[in-house]
Order: sequence, then C-alpha cells, then structure tokens
Amino acid sequence: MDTSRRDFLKTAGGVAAAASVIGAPMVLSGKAHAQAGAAGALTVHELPPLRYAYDALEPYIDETTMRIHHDKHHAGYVKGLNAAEKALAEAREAGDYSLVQHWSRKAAFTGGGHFLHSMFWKAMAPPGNGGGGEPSGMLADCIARDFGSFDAFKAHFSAAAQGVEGSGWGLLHYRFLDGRLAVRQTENQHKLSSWDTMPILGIDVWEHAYYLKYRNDRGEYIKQWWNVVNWENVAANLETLTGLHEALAAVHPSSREGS
Ligand code: MN3
Repeated sequence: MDTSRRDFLKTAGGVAAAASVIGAPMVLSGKAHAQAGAAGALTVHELPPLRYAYDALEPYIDETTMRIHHDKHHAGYVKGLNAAEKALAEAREAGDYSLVQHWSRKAAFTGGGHFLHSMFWKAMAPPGNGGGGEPSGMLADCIARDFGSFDAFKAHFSAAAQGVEGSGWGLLHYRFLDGRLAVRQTENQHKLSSWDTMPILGIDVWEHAYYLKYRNDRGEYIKQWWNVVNWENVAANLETLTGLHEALAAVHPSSREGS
C-alpha cells in the first residue's frame, strides 16, 4: 500500500469507510473530531431511518414487527447508549466512578444493539427487489473459499442463529487476522464478541424479531429471512473491510506475523 493510501485510511477516509458498514451518521469528520476532542462534547447517537417502507419486507417480515422493532426496540438502544455515555462523562467530571461497571455494561449492551440493528436494516431489502437470491463477485468467492459452498454457508449460519441461547444474533464476520469470513453467534447484543472480527451480516434472533408472525418457530423465521437478505449491501460491507485490511492489520501487529 502506498503512503498516500495509508494516510487516507488512517484519517477521515478510513473512519468514513468504517462508518459506512452500518450506515451510522458520519460523526468523525476531521472538524467534528477536533471539536469533540477540544470541548469533550459527546456524540449524539440517532436512530437511522429505514431505507424502505415498514411493510416492504412482507410477507417474510410483517409490518407490525418492523414498526415495533425499529421505532421502539432500536430507538430504545439509541436512547440507552446516549444515556450511558452521558452518565460516564458525568462520572469523569465528578471523579465518582462508583457506577462505572453499571454504565460500562449499559454502554456495551446498548451500543451493540445500535450497531447491529443499524447493520440489520441495511442488510435487508424487499424480496425480489434487492432482497433474496445469492451473492456474486468477491463475496460469493470468499463464501465458497471459506465454507465450501453457498449452501454449506447457509446451513452453518442458520444453525448458529438457531442455536443462540436466549436472545442474540447469528453473524457473518470478516476477520482481520487472515481476511477470512467466519460465522459466529452473539448473545444479547455484545456477549461472545471477539476482537479480531467485524460483522458484515447478521440476523436478529431475539423473540421480538419474529414472535408476532412466527411465534416460537425461530427456525421457520430464519428459513424465510433468506428471502430478504440484501447481498449487495453485504458485499459492500465486505469490500469496505477488505479495503481497510492493511490499516487494521497495522493496528494489530499479531495479524501480520503470518504474512
Ligand atoms: Mn432486535
């Protein structure tokens, strides 16, 4: 990688690319970053709007579930994350860290929820109009390389999602260590996290994601969800992360030892 590209990735461009994975507001432009650093101002997290109508994923995901899920659950995580970060800022100001464990846990839970839901909405599209089908290009090649076939990947991912104990997510990660894809689970929004990966696709398997339509049949929900997966978005996420690979490997030197 040439120097100019590396510098680009280290500064605003790299942050913009990382933010684009989940469609979060671009809060770290150079200017905003300088202001935040100088004044100690906090990011105000906001609920990202859906890119399609609430009923656009019918018949696979029903309108009522989408309304409650986006407008209530996701909004709640955004509110909770803002509250947690505010409380931690106030703790610093007061020099009182008696509740630091509580608010750190809240920040991880609500921050995980905000991140994963932001990714989730973008990784779905109306069936037959961006949703469903199979991936192509580099994403398809990586899936074939790392799972053997698309069908084998689907089976592995579905089983991981089905097997989440309680509330959580089935996730497809990009791993910075070796540039491979890996299927993982997370419990709640953050537990079982690893530090060498970043998700590019996830299915929410909390009961609030499917119970109104599928009742207790999580397996049927997972089976039907494939009809709304937006592979173009997943491919864009992969492309963004592969573009950041060298910069991220530089941050974590162990990932370079084998290369
Ligand atoms: Mn959810």
